[in-house]
Amino acid sequence: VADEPDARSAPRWSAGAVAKMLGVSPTTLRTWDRRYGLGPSTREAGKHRRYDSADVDRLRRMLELTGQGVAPAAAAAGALSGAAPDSGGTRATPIADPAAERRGFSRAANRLDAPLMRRLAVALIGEHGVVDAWEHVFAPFLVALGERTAELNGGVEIEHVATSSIVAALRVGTDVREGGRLPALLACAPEEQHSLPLEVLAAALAERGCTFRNLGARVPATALLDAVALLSPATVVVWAHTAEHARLVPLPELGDVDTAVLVSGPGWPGLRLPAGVERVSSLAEAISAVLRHSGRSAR
Ligand code: B12
Repeated sequence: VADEPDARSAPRWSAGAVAKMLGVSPTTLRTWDRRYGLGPSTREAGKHRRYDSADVDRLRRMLELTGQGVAPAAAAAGALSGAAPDSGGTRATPIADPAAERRGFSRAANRLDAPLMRRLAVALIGEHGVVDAWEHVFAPFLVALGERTAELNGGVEIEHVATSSIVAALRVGTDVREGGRLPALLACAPEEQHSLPLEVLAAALAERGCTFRNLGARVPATALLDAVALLSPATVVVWAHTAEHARLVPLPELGDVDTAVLVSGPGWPGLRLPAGVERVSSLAEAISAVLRHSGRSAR
């Protein structure tokens, strides 16, 4: 069972899954393991090394500290000692026990209890903000769920119900006063069905008083170009989960308009991007790039 409490099924992630979850490259994870001892703390005989919740939380602290400009060696020492990093002044409180929140959410998901999932998600977002709720609870839950679905070849129904519950919660209270140039137009690549990350970005922008239009899943190339021409947004953010979908995005045509083009998602690394197109590799980077390009400060 994904993310369940008992020892048999306690959450354990592969290095690849952790890299995805945190938006860092597997090489960075290997380097931090080798240099600073920030790797998986347990080894299971005959198996690949797996990261547990505490290992992932340590890596998050490492990312938070390096993101604040702390040198890697000092950040690693802070992460290993468990010293609380300065959150940088966000108004929401940190999640006290993310593993317990993931377990609660995961149990509700396994029972397809959509009303409970939605209530849990609304509470998490309301108390801790979109970024923390996503990074500490929803994203790790989804990565574990995706691995389980692939392994067991079953569980797509849970993916659907969990996605719609999270989306419903993300959309609560996202009305932002309109005015001036539209800061962000969000769109999935043609044929791309993984629209949830853009819902997360939309809610995080709304939380910061920043307006957006979200075109959602499977946006044909011409539809995206038409929407950009109509709305003339400061930025357009295109999500692609695979290179196959990313290649269908009309990047050269988008380069001709006065809109900053940001691409995000696992589909882009490895593709050559036209000059001027910026790849963002985490939720935090996506938020700050939109705020920067639309003339707002990142905090
Ligand atoms: C929910 C889900 C679905 C839902 C999507 C619902 C929706 N409206 O979004 C449904 C059921 C529709 C679906 C369909 C499919 N899915 Co799916 N799905 C998932 C699942 C469980 C979560 C997706 C998600 O939201 N991920 C977001 C986060 C959790 O992961 P991430 O993208 O790696 O995010 C990190 C980084 O990208 C980084 N980041 C970098 N930049 C940015 C910017 C922003 C704004 C954000 C938020 C984050 C971010 O930070 C993130 C962590 O915060 C994943 C598992 C997974 N590991 O992702 C599989 C997964 C993505 N799906 C997969 C597959 C194969 C499919 C299908 C092809 C299945 C099928 N045979 O039909 C179809 C795809 C159809 C299509 N044409 O697109 C594979 C993809 C493998 C691959 N790379 O090719 C995965 C990885 C599952 C697996 N382990 O095999 N899926």
